[in-house]
Amino acid sequence: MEKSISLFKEIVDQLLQDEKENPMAEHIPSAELYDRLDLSLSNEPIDDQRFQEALTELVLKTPRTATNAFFNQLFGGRNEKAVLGDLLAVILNNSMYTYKAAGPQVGVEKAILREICNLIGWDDNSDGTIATGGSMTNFMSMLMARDAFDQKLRFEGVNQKLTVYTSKESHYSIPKNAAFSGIGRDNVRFIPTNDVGEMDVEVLNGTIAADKANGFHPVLVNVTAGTTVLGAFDNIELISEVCKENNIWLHVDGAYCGSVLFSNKYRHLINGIEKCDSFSVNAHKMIGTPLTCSIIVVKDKAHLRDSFANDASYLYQTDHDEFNLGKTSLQCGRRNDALKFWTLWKSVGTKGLADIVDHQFALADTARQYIEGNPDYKLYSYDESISVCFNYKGIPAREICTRLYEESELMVGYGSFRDDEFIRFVTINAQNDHEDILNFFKTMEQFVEDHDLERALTS
Ligand code: ABU
Repeated sequence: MEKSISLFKEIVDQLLQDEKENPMAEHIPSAELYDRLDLSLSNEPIDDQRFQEALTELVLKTPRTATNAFFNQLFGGRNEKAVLGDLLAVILNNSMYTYKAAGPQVGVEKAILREICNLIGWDDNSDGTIATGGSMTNFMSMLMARDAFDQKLRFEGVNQKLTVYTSKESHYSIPKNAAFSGIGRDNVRFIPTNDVGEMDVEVLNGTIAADKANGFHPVLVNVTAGTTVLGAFDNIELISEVCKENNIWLHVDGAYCGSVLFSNKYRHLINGIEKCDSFSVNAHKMIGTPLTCSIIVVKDKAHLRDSFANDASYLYQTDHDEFNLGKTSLQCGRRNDALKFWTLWKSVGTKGLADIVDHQFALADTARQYIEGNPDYKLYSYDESISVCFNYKGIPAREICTRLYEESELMVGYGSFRDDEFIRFVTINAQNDHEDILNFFKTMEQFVEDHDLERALTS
């Protein structure tokens, strides 16, 4: 083990040094991947030196998500305390289904879930779990909503016409999950949004009424706290009233921006959160832990047990179900995704988590101010969002993003809202400072000029 750990240290040192000089890894076109890197597997072992060379090269050529050149997705950066926790989780290699197999690590996960429930304002009847990603926590909410509507469905299968409601700007997991849960993709109602990307509550109300009149049974409204493109927040207060009137499960998908829960300054974006039935949040997004740390909490823990508990005498052999987390989780074997969040939270406190969130909004303000002060840009997104959406000099967003990537300059993606397509610049890496944000624009502008992209790509 010592040899592998010292090799790990050697490779990591090399990566960290190289990242300083080259925030972007060299782009390898997918068509050339197997020619450029030694990825093949064979019957015979290779010697230590060739192994080290192949592994080092693989690491150095992998896209760099922790540097100030990565703004592509809804995660980024490298928080050292969280990395420490995750490395230890790998070394410990527990599975979180039982206290017998995970011991105090179960307590770590429970402490996180408890504190999140406390911050929401829920009592001891609330609880939660961790799944493999935001799609899966959304899936869990849909299953609980289905079962809460009629507990027989989990035994008999779905034999009634159920419907779920989500905004047109919500995450793509919702229709997938409708298929998985037996509700059916055709029974997802995509509610239009207002001009800033928030679900139109009047249309929601009308759609539910029409469905009920047509013999459908509405079971779930999925509210988004931070839509994937614009970072918009649906109005939880208003939607919770609709759900209460119609007795529908209210889930808040806060995978992207639900971490505003930790911030006194931005918590107002999820006002009414205590009224939802379930809430999900990804600590690997705004909080910056390594992938993945996807949390779901429910106001009434009985729903977790109803939908996910199953006896297995070969597994549950000691301790109370409260400490055998497999009784409330989607899967059986489950890696320890809690420790990395716990090491970070323990070290910086809830105040430190708030600082992380607030800093990301401050970085977004810097980006928006820069854009608003420069006539070559057009801004498409709004205040209080860490997704800063813009176009530059009328150059098609997808062209500029792809060229920046292929020439190993910057990683940033594009998105669309209604008829507009634009660059989506995500200020989620809390290790960045304001200079890094301005540097992004400088680098992009220089790239456009050097490659004469304005002339080449605008008609
Ligand atoms: N839930 C992941 C979304 C990915 C993205 O929009 O970048």
